[in-house]
Amino acid sequence: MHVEPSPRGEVIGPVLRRTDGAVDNRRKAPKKGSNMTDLTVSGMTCGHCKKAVEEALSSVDGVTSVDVDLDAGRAKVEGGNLDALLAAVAEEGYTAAPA
Ligand SMILES: [Cu+2]
Repeated sequence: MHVEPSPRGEVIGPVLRRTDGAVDNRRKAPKKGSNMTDLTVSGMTCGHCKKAVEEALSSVDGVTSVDVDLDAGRAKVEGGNLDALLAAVAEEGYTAAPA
């Protein structure tokens, strides 16, 4: 026997009802992280070093956030120009490179 799929309209009911605008699945890209630079910083041995690097990076034009990890020898910088960041760290006597 030939069976046809149910014609449209047969199942229309509460199931198909929608709540308009109730769901928004789009995820907005976080603004933070849009201009992050990961650096390796060598030469840091203590809290003073860390502070010096932090201040050097913070003083670079356009930098809005600096996070230096002494133990890992890394720095995360938001904003700023890479060359300027590297130069600022070098000026303090440490060596930075893109991670
Ligand atoms: Cu030190």
